[in-house]
Amino acid sequence: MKSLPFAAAFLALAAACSTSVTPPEAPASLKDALADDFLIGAALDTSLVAGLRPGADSITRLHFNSIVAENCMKSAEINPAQGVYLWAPADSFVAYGERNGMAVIGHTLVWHSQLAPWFAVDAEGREVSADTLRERMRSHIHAMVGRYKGRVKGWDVVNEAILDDGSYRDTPFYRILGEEYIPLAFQFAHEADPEAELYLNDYAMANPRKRDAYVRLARSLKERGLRIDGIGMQAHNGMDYPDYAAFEASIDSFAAAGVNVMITEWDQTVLPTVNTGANVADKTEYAASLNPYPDGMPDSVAAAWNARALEFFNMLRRHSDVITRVTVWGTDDGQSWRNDWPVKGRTDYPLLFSRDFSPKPVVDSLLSSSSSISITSQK
Ligand code: 9MR
Repeated sequence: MKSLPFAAAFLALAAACSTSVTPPEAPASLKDALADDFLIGAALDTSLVAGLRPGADSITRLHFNSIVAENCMKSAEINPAQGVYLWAPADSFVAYGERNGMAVIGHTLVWHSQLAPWFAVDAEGREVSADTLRERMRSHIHAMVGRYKGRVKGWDVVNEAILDDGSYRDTPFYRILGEEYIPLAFQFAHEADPEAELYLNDYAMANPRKRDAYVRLARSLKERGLRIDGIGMQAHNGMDYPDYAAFEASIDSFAAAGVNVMITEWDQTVLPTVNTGANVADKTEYAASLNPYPDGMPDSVAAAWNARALEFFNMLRRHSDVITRVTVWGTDDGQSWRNDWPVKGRTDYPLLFSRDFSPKPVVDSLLSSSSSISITSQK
């Protein structure tokens, strides 16, 4: 019953009832509409938390019951020099979540991108020894997780460690410590807050070889007795990727490996596809043909965007027994990283709320098809 679209269930019930049935009221917020399914979250930028984007702040407080730091907890931002921590933005972010009763997610402890420049090199710029990097990782993870102990629900411990072919990404962590850097990161995070949930997180997770590699990795962490709660599937989607059946197969495989699944960074570009991943380093030169909707989406394009987004969310709802959280990568179209990646200066429409903060039709559909609506019949 949970997976039956609400409209169908309602019509079936209405037909079966001899008494008249009053349509129930749709919930006013996504967090209520999806309450029986999963947490619904958004990535927040520091300007919103600082009170500089009231429109985005209102959306966030009305609709979302979970938040993740889009940038302010990345090592280059928060720990730019050895022993130097710029805590203020992350402190404000965590306090915002607490003030609003939201599940706060930390992003991210170990990532090759946005890595603090000092982290893996010595004063001459040469890569440090395994012992030194292990100690730097321990110290960084303990500082981060320890500071927010009991306040951050879960951490993206290792981000984007595996390539599309299933092999390990060549990063300073991998070069210096080998595969062992991943179990070490999980061990350190667990030491610092034994209650915190711990996740692997990556993009392009519908890819079968990447899927298999993450299944092996999750199983091996568990076999070693390490805590791992979930695998995060980023889901930076487009109009022609990923293949939803393949994405679903990954949800099933991760669940079968004994971990929860989280959709951690959903967005859906409407622009011509030039890159189906989310590797921040990939860049493509601007061309007007790659930016077809600078003044707004034509109605037919918007309709297709909403239909594909709704199809995705409905698919996720069918898997709500294993999906514990769905997080949208940003609050509103104007603020999305997609406007500048992989082509700088495009106008994209990838999120649930428009530039003027109005909800898109997919939001209304999710509200009116909520599985938490209780149907009441009236005599
Ligand atoms: O949205 C983030 C953007 O503002 C940053 O410039 C970029 C580099 O730090 O990271 C973006 O977020 C990435 C996330 O941290 C990891 N997965 C891919 C996301 C989009 O690039």
